[in-house]
Amino acid sequence: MSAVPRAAPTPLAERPAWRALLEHYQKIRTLHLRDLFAADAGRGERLSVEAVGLYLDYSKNRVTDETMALLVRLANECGLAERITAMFSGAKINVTEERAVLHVALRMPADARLVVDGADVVPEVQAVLARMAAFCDEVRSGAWRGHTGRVIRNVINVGIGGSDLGPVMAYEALRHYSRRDMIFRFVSNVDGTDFAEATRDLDPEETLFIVCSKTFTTLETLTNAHSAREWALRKLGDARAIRRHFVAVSTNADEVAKFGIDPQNMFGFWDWVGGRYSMDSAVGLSTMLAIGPENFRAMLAGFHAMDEHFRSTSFERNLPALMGLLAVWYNDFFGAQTAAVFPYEQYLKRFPAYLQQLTMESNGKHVTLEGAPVGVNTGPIYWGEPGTNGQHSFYQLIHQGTRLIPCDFIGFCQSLNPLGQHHDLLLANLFAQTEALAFGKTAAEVAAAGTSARLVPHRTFEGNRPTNTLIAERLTPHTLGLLVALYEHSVFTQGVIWNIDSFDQWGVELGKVLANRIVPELTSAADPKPVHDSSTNALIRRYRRLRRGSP
Ligand code: G6Q
Repeated sequence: MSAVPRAAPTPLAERPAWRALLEHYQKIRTLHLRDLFAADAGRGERLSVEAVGLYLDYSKNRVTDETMALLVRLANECGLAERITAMFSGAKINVTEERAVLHVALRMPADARLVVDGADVVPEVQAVLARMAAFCDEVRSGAWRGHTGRVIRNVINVGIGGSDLGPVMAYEALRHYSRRDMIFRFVSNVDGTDFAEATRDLDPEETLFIVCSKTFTTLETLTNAHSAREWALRKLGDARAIRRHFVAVSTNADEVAKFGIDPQNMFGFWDWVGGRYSMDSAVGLSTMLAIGPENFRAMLAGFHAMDEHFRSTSFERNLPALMGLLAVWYNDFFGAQTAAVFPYEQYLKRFPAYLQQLTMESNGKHVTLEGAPVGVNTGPIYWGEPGTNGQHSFYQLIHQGTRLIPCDFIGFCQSLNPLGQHHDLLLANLFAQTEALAFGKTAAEVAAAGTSARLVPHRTFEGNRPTNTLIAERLTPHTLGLLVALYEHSVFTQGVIWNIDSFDQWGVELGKVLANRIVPELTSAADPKPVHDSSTNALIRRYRRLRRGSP
């Protein structure tokens, strides 16, 4: 299917729903959550949605029924339904790269059908999954041996960006379900320390490298992969060892072969899978090795359940659409510059980092699909840490600072590691934080508690800080799939409203080119010509002077 033909649409700021929202914002911006809750005893239950095993309470947002109706109207005016259909049917909605955007195909059931450019992609996806499963079963069972006959005990994923953050996050998130007798590590940074620390205590005879790179040309990954090969061969000696210790995940078979990895040991994917949307493709090979094919399929089923929910549910009850629209509300009407996510679940400690890429690389764009300035602010800065750690550091600013920071709180009713009262304390903290952020503590309340007049302003909490609360029963592979797909589609919803290409990343491409120009200037024997600005020239000179020293 070809690119969606598009006439230049009405600029966002001129859309009737946008204007109505601007007017509405003036009316409600001073409304306090205290008053909204006081006026409506059922608000907490009413402004919540339960679907596919996730419960979203969005009642602690600075919205009324009218706000939500206007946001849904905005989604309709921006053609969200049509754009969802376009994505799910394989239209080339990534217009700047002329690509379909089909991560949803990666988790479709085996009997589904999705024809792109004349070919049904589902059997291809299933075939790769089957090969991955067979490989993982071999490694996990010990049938796959290293070059010297030893069982593989260590797996190192070498990749960066989308070829790293998803696998790291998923491994940490699903560690509970992983093989405890195997070691999984992830090397991404071109800083040699990353590689050195990841391998220092491992034996090459028991180590498998997954070189994970869509393009197989990425500087960091290729540099680390070459170091990995040297490290392995130093002990294994024989170049034939590579085929037992290196596999590749890539779309570029030629480069994989050039590197010396047997094409039999390559797991492919397709140009319609964006890096940051790829953790459920072959990029998830390390995840599958850790948790096993069955758990991996359960994760895919979670993704798919959320896909179906997003595709088929009215926006009023649609979890990703609601979260996306609320994000636009704070970003563009309240002028919030950042948004935070706080998982009250230690296993989700890398989830904020993963979301940073998903949200900021997708929606950090300044022009529309047609190349015109967007005219409003796009993607907020995303950040977060697992609860309760953040409470003892930066929550202060959220509670009493001068900026508005909408936050998502994520919690699970059951702990995977029940231990005394820990879990009740954890969840008590989550609920207490959202309550305090919404309702605060008035000066009168502070004074009534006997606080001296001098301290009353310091101990007053304005409240009215908006939060979403997401609750699920337990963190499982399925729940993780639900959660990731929820954010993927929330990001999509925001991108549709802003009319931007959420699936390209020209900013990343630029970085890939720039460093390559400077490398020879650092390493050449003769002093390079000063071709840069005076700051960069001086930094290069200093580095050249000092780089030869050793620790
Ligand atoms: C993701 C980006 C980017 C990419 C990395 C790695 O959406 O495109 O983060 O994943 O630059 O690229 P390779 O997988 O091609 O090495």
